[in-house]
Amino acid sequence: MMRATMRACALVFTLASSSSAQTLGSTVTTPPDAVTHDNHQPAGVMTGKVLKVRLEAVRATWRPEGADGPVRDVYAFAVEGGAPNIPGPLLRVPEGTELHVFIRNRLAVPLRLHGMGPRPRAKDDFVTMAPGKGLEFRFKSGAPGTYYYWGQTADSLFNQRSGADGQLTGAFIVDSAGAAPDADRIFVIGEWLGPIPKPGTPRKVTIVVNGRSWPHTERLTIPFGLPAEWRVINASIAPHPMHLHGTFYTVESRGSAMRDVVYGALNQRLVTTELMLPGSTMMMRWVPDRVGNWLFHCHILAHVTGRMRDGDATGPVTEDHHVEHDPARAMAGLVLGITVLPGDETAAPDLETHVRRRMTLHVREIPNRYGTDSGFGFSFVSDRGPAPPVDGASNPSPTIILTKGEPVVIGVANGVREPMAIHWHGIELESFNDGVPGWSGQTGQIMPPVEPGRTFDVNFTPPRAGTFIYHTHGHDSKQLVSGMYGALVVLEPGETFDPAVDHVVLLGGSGPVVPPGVEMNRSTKPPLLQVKAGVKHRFRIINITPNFTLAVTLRGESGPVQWRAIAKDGADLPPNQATMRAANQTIGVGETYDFEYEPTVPGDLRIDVLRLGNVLTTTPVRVVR
Ligand SMILES: [Cu+2]
Repeated sequence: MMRATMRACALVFTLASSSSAQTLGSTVTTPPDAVTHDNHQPAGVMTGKVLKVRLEAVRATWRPEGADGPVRDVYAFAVEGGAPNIPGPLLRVPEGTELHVFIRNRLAVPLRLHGMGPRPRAKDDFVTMAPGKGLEFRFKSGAPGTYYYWGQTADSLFNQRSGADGQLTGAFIVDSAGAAPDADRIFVIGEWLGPIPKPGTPRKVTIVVNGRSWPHTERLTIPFGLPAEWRVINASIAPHPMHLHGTFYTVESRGSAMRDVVYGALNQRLVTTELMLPGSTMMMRWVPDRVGNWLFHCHILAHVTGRMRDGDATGPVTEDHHVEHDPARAMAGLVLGITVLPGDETAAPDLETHVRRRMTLHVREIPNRYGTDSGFGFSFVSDRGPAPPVDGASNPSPTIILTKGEPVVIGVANGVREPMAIHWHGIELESFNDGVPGWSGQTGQIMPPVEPGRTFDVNFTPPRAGTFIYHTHGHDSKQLVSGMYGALVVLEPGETFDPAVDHVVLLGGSGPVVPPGVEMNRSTKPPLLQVKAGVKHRFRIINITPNFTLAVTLRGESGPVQWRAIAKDGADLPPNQATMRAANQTIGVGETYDFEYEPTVPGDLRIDVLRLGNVLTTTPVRVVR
């Protein structure tokens, strides 16, 4: 009954909003359903070295969350006479192809069309097409790369496309001559924002990959060991730090609608998280080296929370923890599920019997940590060093120190009143230990949430030394916002962790407060950090805030100091990337960066953490002899 009523309302809205749209003489109808697709089939007809395509911009009825989900009245590109496509029809040609793209604006409003021209392009020029107008664009493809074409209906910038015109994006791929066109995959990220609501009510938002929101996104099944080449296009208005679970990926190119910078071997980087700003593109390569279920997702909580499904990603924190049992309900938005199938061999060191170091991570509630709200913390009992107090939590969160190549078993002991799970962010490990309840593992052995009072044993052997994160997998925003995270440092064999020269800068949420802030090492007013002149110091910077892209700077009164970049996401940088630079680093959610700094003279410095130019927290740093 409810649904019938809502449908009727939607139809009335459609009729009303299309009453001025009849310049083309068509009858008044609900716009046709948009067809979402995964960029497998290029549009158009290739004759010799000429691709002919006829496109149109039309209104569409879009269901990004499946047949039972919300209905969005949007604009979309279509192949002439065909169904509207979200994302837009794929243009894909070998280098040297001439494109003849005819496009008609079948919207009731002017269309600004961008990107119909050869690549690279110096300038983002566009053509404004009046309602009903058709135009043909003839151009040579230009250089190989990952590009896109896009439209907008408002007199606005790319990063203001958010309503009906937010899905007017199609991939434009130029292949190197001779390259096999089907060896890779193309993922177009889109975003839809509802109208600005009344003050105090949340704005509706939907974030999609290839036109669909989790759990309706494509499920990828990949054979073990077969390299995956992915092209990712962020055609949304938000930054997305894209995180791959369980293994590293190589960033092979970064670009935009206009140009693509293909990295040579020396400039490629190994990451588990790559921050993609609005409008940017990426080519990435990874080798599925562990069987089981994995995720590739945006690490911004508001872009993957299940609450987005109700159009309410920023509303009050729910007390319903049971959604955690079901990843299909717990997450939404920008999430891709990957299943790596068994191959001829599996990377199985963790399946062997080892003598393992045994440790326990006790998860604790901290009453009244945020006013009357509880926070979360941990007490970590290692097999080495003194044991912390049995009750209560360490503050800041304990840094877990492990050694490369040493097998460990970490018991996650749930001492709080709700189910939880810990994800070992950036660590290469078996799927069952990865920490996404209801998802990690393989058919027949799926990791459960850790219920109150229970302990879940996590087995792994860290294969590389570096800076990583442990954190609740964020299905429950309150857990992440309120402190269920910490730093995980893996040392080379024989090394010991020396806090006098090794400094963890752990940036996380400031509890369920409004407006949300940032805690550094679990404090909004971090204490003085003393460092010695003439000594090399390592700064391990971690952004595990729920939603903030941050800038971190180490500076004196006259500006940032110089430091040397040494690692990203736990992977050491190759020599030519491990360069001296000004100590001012943008860091997306889920990224870690390591820098080396050697102060030369005594004096006062500070670490500022900024968001959108505003300092959120400051740590005083004193350089002494
Ligand atoms: Cu995102």
